[in-house]
Amino acid sequence: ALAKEKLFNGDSVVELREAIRAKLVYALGKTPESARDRDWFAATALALRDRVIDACHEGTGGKVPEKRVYYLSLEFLIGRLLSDAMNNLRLVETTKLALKDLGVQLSEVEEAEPDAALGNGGLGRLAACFMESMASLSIPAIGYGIRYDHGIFRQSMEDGWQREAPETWLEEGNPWEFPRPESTYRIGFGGHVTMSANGDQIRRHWHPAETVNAVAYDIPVVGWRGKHVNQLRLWKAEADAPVELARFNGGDHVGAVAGRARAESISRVLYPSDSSAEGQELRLRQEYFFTSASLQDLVRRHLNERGDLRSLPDHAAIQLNDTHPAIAVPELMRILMEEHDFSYEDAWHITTNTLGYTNHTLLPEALETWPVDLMERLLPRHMQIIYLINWTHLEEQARQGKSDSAHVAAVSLIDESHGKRVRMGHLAFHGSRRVNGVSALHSELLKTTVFKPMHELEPDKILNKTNGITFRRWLHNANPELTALAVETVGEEVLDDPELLTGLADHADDPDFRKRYAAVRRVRKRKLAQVIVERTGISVDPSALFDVQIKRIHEYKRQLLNLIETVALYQAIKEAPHKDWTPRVKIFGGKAAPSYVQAKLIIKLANDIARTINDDADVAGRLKLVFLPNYSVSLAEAIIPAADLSEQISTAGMEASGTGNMKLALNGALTVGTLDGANIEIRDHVGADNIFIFGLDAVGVQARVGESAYAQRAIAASPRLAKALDAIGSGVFSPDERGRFGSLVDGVRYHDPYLISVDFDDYWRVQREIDAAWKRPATWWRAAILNTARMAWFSSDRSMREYAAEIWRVKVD
Ligand code: DL6
Repeated sequence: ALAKEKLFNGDSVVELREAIRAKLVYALGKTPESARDRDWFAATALALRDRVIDACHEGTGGKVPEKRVYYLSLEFLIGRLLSDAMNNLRLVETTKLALKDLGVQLSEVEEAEPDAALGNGGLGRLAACFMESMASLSIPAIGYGIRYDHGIFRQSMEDGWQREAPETWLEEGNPWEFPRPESTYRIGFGGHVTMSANGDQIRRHWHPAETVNAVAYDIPVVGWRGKHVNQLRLWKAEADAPVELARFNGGDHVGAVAGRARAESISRVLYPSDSSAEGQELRLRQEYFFTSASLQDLVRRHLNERGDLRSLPDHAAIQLNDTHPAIAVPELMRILMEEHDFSYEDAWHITTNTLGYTNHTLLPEALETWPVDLMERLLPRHMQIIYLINWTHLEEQARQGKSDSAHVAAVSLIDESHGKRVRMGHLAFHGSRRVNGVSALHSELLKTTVFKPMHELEPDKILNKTNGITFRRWLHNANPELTALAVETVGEEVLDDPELLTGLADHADDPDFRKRYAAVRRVRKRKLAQVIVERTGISVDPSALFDVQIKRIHEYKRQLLNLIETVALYQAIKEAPHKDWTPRVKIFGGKAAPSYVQAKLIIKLANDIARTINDDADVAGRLKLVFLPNYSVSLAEAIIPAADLSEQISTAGMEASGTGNMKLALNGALTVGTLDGANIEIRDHVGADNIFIFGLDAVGVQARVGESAYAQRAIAASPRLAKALDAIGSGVFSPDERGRFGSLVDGVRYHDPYLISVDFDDYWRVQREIDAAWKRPATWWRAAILNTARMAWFSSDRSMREYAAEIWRVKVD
């Protein structure tokens, strides 16, 4: 491996060793004797960063690209960067040996890197995968986001309850980033708008009451084989004046820095919620702050390179990652009209030919709307522009004879049904050239539900772009053993072309190959078992079926269905302990939004069930439950290669796509899932025989929720479900507080909007089918191999190629 790396980049172990030592001594001021793992990590990152920059300069050759993609996202869940950088530069072995020479272990150094957890879940991780793929495909791109001081909170368990603590990834600095104080922009808030006349042209001027500075920090994103490097540009909020000297000198030492604290609060913390809109002023400030800074930056770059904003759509594609940056629509209009004298029509043409919008959720509670009065107070000029856009939009409807009040109410950018609120989804839709959903089902549902009225106006606007994952991180880095097996079997080229994984299918019927594949899994399962015992004190048997549900805790994702099934299984084992049960370890991981009471109660239930069943001698060796605290990208990298079964059991129609489902299937876990999100496409690729599908589909769900008392009827028809619910509701798992889970159980019994009751029996059936399949190793491992072999389509390289061709109109070599 080393010979190949050397051939590729000419770097040598000695050179890199000396570079790392020099960074340690001269950049960090440490000696090898006094250095901690964290110092070695920083020194290694700095040495590799130099090589990334070399690659960056070689790659671009100083040329201005024809067109750039600007990916605006409030979240980038990048995790650790060291292994990505080493792998993409083909320097893994070189780094390992260089560190070994210095008496340091690479694995310890890797562990010392904090996760850059600037995201909540799927949406943020997708943005990180897309950045890596764009760099690997040499698509010129800049990711724009916020440099939060604190990313997603650190989760710990206190007596089984989730506790949140701030996460401090920047505590010791970030060796990957370059501060760019020269790229600082002023972001205004509040104030008033004045008018002036120039001939018959009226111009408006915004006079913000308050300004905050957005300061750029760049993180290089290196693509595969170091051929191309892009930037992730994150904005930090800073006050204009760090201290108000007059106040300070007058003795008001606290008041003198209050403005600074207020300004800096904008980039202080990530809002820890995914599938619900936050609806708070600070959130709107964050959204405008990073959107405005990003647009000012890209407009300045465009003017420097091309001189005229009329050509912006030819050279820039701006993608809005959900509605969080939707304020880009009026902000770009404002910049064009107010700062560059464009007419409304010309500004609208430029805006709507430059922007694209990706929707990531249909959940009504996650669709952002902002009260008009808040917008008027915080962004008065933008509110005027939104009114103007809406007026023009509704006039066009009237011109087409569509002015009945129901139609107007449905397509208006302002929702007037309960107070006046700006519909950010409608705004993003109307202001974009293309709108996309993130799986085939989701994109169809966009057309028939939330965006039905808007879709009917512009039927060609909605496209589907099914999500993807970067295989470099989720297969090559996370599962080096399986990658080595793939390379040995189908050739080294599989690292460049995931389609070659299909070659593994030819070996699915070879018993020797199946053994080798299973052996790879065992290595990973043993490692995970070690992580589990270290973090929870629970010891698990690596030969048991590892059944994994890792994702945000949310009612629609139905961790509760899995837990109720666990209880039913526990009861069944206790009734017949001598039956030949398939040994299972149920592994859960995920964070609940701090204000999401029911989700936190589900975590407590998981821990209470674990406490009871893990200590019960009757089920010993057959069933265990583990809730792994502080789920993160790094923890996912440890769990996914060790998973045998992937739980993707959301209520059909509610999970936009999923990407964990793709990572797990790629690594050979078999999916148990509903026909929801990308599960449907996964089934189509891996084959219906190699996945376990159960439950209602989205049409069935819609039909059922229209019926009355469906939960009562389902429970009455299922003694097994009734018994499990009784046990949970009566306090079998919470003897210290018998009524603790009453609200969860009553939710299923009397309301059940997520149709747990309706899907339970089919879920139980398919789980027993899984038990039986596990006992036929030849069938199981054949199916696992076929999963790995057939997942190539889910590479984010494919997603990015599709975006490039059909949304951004950017050439990819
Ligand atoms: O598209 C990325 C990811 C999907 O895979 C998940 O299915 C979806 O739940 C998630 N959506 C969000 C919603 N946030 N907002 N708004 O995180 O997006």
